[in-house]
Order: sequence, then structure tokens, then C-alpha cells
Amino acid sequence: MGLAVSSAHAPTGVDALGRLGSQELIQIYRLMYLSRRIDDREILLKRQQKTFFQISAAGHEAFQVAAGLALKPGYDWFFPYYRDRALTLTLGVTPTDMFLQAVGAGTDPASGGRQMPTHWSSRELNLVSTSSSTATQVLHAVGCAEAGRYFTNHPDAAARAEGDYRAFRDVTFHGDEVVLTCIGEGSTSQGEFWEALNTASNRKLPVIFMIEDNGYAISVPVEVNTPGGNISRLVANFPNFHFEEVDGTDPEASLRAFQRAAEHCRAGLGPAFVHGHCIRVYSHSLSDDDKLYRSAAEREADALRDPIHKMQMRLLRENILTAEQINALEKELEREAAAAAEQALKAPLPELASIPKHVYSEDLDPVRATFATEKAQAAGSRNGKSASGKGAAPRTMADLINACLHDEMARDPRIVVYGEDVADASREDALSEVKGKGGVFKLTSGLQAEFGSERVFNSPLAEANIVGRAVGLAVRGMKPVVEIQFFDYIWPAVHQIHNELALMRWRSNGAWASPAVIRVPIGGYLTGGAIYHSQSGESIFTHIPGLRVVFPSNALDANGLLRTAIRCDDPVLFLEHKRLYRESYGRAPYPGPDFAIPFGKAAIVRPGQHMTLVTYGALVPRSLQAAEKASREQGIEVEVIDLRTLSPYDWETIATSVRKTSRVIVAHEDMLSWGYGAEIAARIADELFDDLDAPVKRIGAMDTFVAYQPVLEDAILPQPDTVLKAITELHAY
Ligand SMILES: Cc1ncc(C[n+]2csc(CCOP(=O)(O)OP(=O)(O)O)c2C)c(N)n1
Ligand SMILES: [Mg+2]
Repeated sequence: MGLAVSSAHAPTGVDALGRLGSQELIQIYRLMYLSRRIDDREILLKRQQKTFFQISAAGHEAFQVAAGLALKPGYDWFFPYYRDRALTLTLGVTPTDMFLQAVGAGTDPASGGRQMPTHWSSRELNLVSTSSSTATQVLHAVGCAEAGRYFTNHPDAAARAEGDYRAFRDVTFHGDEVVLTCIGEGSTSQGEFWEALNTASNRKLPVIFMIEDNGYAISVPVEVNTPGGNISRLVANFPNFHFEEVDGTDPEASLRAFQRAAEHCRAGLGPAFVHGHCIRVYSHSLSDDDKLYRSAAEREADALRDPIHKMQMRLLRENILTAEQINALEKELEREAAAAAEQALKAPLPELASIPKHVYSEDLDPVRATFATEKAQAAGSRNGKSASGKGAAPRTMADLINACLHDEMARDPRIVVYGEDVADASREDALSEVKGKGGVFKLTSGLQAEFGSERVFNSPLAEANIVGRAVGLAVRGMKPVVEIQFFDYIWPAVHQIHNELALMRWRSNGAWASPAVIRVPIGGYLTGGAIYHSQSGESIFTHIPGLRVVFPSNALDANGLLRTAIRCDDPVLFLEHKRLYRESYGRAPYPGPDFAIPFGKAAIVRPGQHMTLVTYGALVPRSLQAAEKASREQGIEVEVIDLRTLSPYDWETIATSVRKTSRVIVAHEDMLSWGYGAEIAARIADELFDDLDAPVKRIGAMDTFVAYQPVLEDAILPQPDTVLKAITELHAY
């Protein structure tokens, strides 16, 4: 005995029949039993109200220990779920670490008291922070595997670089690393699960999908989630996979299955699917009572398969340990669990001052970005030429976004660009004879031709896939600059954006981050764009802590802000107004490959003393039109402020202007009610009340979607005349 619990390595001692030796079986039992004792101790603490939530691995221990022993912590990568106590214990998470999270200690190494218990995170072990969302993590695992392959093929890209996010995103990789991701059988109903299988299969990625099938998703039995009741049967035709289906209460059979799976992955043959039939010894969590929905007979039948009891019997039957030795071992592990709990109960609580820490990067603030060179560069250009050969003549917003992508990809080999239709042509042999697609709006045109198909490629038609993989790529130090084809179709990705992308840093207390850029064509005024190609909705995203939201109104701003978005260390939603892509308004010469505009700095696009108009996006040119008319016809001088970035936004510029003019309108294209302007107007009313001579006015679309018929579209969206009317009214107030 005396095998270290936390030193994980694949057991090598086998007998002549290929079975595990005594020491290995004892090691497995130690880990399984310790996991169970930690669960039981946590249940006790919860009943004593010393912890606040409990969910257990009971019944999954054999399967999980096997997975942990087959893989290498700190070398392979892990995207587990909330039930993986025995797995993470095997990888090296200590019992004390687990209890520190259960009590919500300030010293909880996984989250600093932010996440529920069993929400794992350890940089040392390559254990990436996971959420409570079922199935999001499997897409992160896919992105992680893509990053590992990319760095293996391009080791130079892993080099540390100063001056941008790379200074804070150190990269490690091994050519034959494997990524393990775990999921319950019920959660395989989620689309994200199928989207992950899709890409893992197509790209032959070294991902092991570990399906922990305990027959229930809370109270919902497997046949309700899985047609036919067996997920292995449904996935059997995915190409390139190695499939295993095992009794997940048998650690030895499970270990063999994981070893074969890992071998398949390490050999570069593709992903693996390891489906283990486990049991749930307790209810779903301490908040659930399975007697409400499971018959006594069923629960008793399950109990007979309890992996702890089965392992005890085996150790006795095979004369590996005597009853006394088992008893002594169990007592020792019980003491270990109790001591760890005691230690955690004495740990300090988190400081209240820690709450805002790690919402955004503490290292690189895009508001004060050292690489921001707006003034120095705006005047000149690099001999009037960009990397994409654009001249010094005024270029459209579409051109300058494309130029920025070319420049940044040439500068930073960690950038990959993917999304729907963004490649020039997925079938490379066509490239020599075709012009290439390069995005439905042509914003990524020529990128694949210049940088190759490994760096610029089409994704499946699945928005959660695009963002979920970006999270996994960015966690590894890559810089995904992905495209969601239309804002109207961002919704399947919102789960990933809200619960994962924006939260990775805060929930892991700064240990992990996923600073990806999501470019999204947005907005209406298209004449016929209708409901599903005209949507706005930026305030839904400015309401997400951890996410930067950028919304340029002209070519130069788009170029400089996209550069900052790419170089900074936070996730950025980069909104590009479709109507502004090729307008004559706001064209500019190419500003050079290092032109960067800091976030949170508004532009006063028209000075004036009679009132302030705060706006952004497509309402900038419309507001300017109205302001010129007001000046011409009524002598009203309106100061127009283009916010340029919505989160963060430039309160100083707003406040200074409102103090000067004492009158303010906030105008945007999105619907009026609960729109972005509501927040700005409320803050002005709150903080600048004494400076105001009139109520704060807001302009926005009608509270409907945008209709197809142009007469309706015109009436629904705010027009220059709508703005002019508001200016006139406010001036007369
Ligand atoms: C996206 C999402 N929907 C719903 C929930 C609530 N929920 C938490 S666990 C769970 C059941 C999961 O069952 P399964 O995948 O079989 O895993 P198990 O808990 O049985 O191991 C549900 C519905 C959630 N966490 N995330
Ligand atoms: Mg289940």
C-alpha cells in the first residue's frame, strides 16, 4: 500500500493474463474510495449548512479513475463536467482544493469562491475551467485539439511576443497530446455535442469523448433523451472515430478502453468515443430526491452495481487485501477526507474587493493600449500600400477591415479565421481557376489564398460550433478571429458567448481566458433586408460582463478598432454595419499596418454648442445629415458624438459635452425600449441632472422587427428626419 493518490500514471503492472496487478488495483480502489468519502463529507457539510451545493461522482468512480489513469495531467488536456470528482482526483486535484471550493473560500484555487463545488480548473494540470452549462465544454475540447495540432505544425507561432496579448498567453504543446472531454448521457441531446462530433470527426482531432451514462438526466430517463436508449448506436457512423462501450463500474475494462482510445488519438487516427454505463448511487444532486421518480426495484438493482462495493469484493475475492486491510485503508482515507474538510473550513473567505477582479484582463487594458497609435499613424500610410495591395485612395469600410485582417495575419501567426463561407474555396484545387468567395460580404476575401487553408477555412453551418471552438483555441493562446455571417443568426452562439467566452476569465479567477474576436455584420437600412437580415441588438451583448463590444461607423475607425480587438487580451464582439460596408460616407485611405484606436474613446464628429447627440453605427451619418440641416435651416448647432465602442464607452466625452450644451439626445438604430440608449440616458439623468435644461431624449426604431416592404422598413427604422424632428423639439423645450 501507500501508493500516492495524486500521482497519476497509467498502471503498468499486469499479470500473465494481461490483468492489472495488486498494487494497481489497490491504487484504483484508493482513488475511488477517497472520491466517495469526499462526496459523503461534502454532503455532511451541506446538511450542516457549511457549504451551499453538492453534486457527487458516486457510481461513476471506476470509469473516471480509469480515464484519469490512461492520460497524462499537464500534458494532455481536460474539459470535464461537474460530476468528475474521481477523474480530477486522479489527475491531481487535492481533496483540500475540492473542499476549498465547496466552502467558497477565497483561496479556492479553481475560482476564488465564484463557482459551485466540482467546477474544476487547474493550469498546472491542463484542466480548463468549466461552467454548469451542459455540453458547452465539448466544443472547447475540439478547439483545444485544433490548437495543439496547429502549434505542432507551426512551432514558431508558439513563441512569446511582446506588444500584444501574446505577452500574456504562454503556449505549451506536445505533438501527441490528447484532449479528454466528459459529458452525461442526457446532455448528448444538446446540439453542441453533435456539433463537436462533426468537427472532431471531419478534422480527425485527438479528442476522447467520455460519455458517463448513468441512465438519468436529473429525473429524465435515457430513452427520453436518446432515441433507442443507447448513444453508442446513434453515433456509430461518424468517420475516423474509435468506439468503445464498456461497463463503467468496471475500472479495469474501462482503463483498457481508455488506453485503446488514447492510442488511437495519439497515433493521429482521429477522435475516440468511450461510452461507460455507470450508475447514480445518490440522487442527481442534494437538491434532488430520486425516490420521487424512480421505483424502489430500480434503485436497488442499481445499488448492486455500486463500483465501490464491487471493487471491495474483488480485492477480497482475489486475496489482494484482507477485510482488516480494507477496513484500515478506508479509515485512513476517511481521515484524509475529514482533515481536508477541516482545513478548508478554516480558510479565509474571499475579499469583497476581489469581486470585479478578472472581469477583463488585468494585464492589457485596451482603453490604455500601448499599441494604440491613432494620431501617429492616421496621417500617413505605408507608401500608400497595404499588405493586400490597397492604394492611398479613399477605401471603403469593407476594404479597410479586409486590409486589417491581411496585415494582422501577416504579423501574428496565431491568428486563424473561420466561419461560414469565409474561405475563398474549401476545395483547394479550384483556387487556381476561381476568384474565391471570401465571405458573403467579401470581408475575408483573399485571406485563404494568402495564408493557406490551415489558417483560413470554412466552419460547419453551426454558430455555437464557431464560438465554442474559438473558446478552446483562445484558451491555448491562439487568436481566433471568427465571423458570424449575420447578426440575425448569432443566437445559437449566444450560449457560448454569454456563459463561456465572456466568463472564462472571471469564473477561473484569472487562470484562463478566451480572448477571441467575433466579427458580425449587423443592422438594416438595406431595402428589403427584412426581419432576418436587418436585426440590431447590441445591448444584449453590452449587458455581458467580460465582453468588449465595438461598433465602428467609418472605414478608418473600423480598421483601427479591429486591430485593437485582435491585439488585446479580452474577447471582443466586433459589430460591422452592413449598410456602411461600401457607403461613400466615411471612406479613408489605408492608414498603415500599425494603426490602432484604443477602446472607450469616442469621437466628436461634429462640434456644436446647442445640444449633444450621442450615437454610433448607422445613426452617425444619419445624425450628421440631420445636424447639418438643423444648422442650415434653424441655426441649431448640434455636437455629434460617435461612441465607436459600446463596452467600454466614453463617459468622459459624453459628460463634458452635456455639461457644455445642457441638452442631449441619444440615438440608435436598435429598438427604443430596453435599447442601449436607455442606459446612457439613465446615467445622464442620474449624474448630470443639475447640468440639464431639458429632459434626455432618445431615438430608436419602433418596437418591432424590421419588415421587408421598404415603406414599412423606412417607417420602422429611425431616419434623418426622425433625428431632425427630435433636435427641433429639444431645442424648443
Ligand atoms: C444547458 C443546460 N440546461 C439545463 C441544465 C440543468 N441541468 C443540470 S444537470 C442536468 C442533467 C444532466 O444529465 P446528464 O447529462 O445525464 O448528466 P448527469 O448529471 O446525469 O451525470 C440538467 C438538466 C444545465 N446545467 N445546462
Ligand atoms: Mg445522466
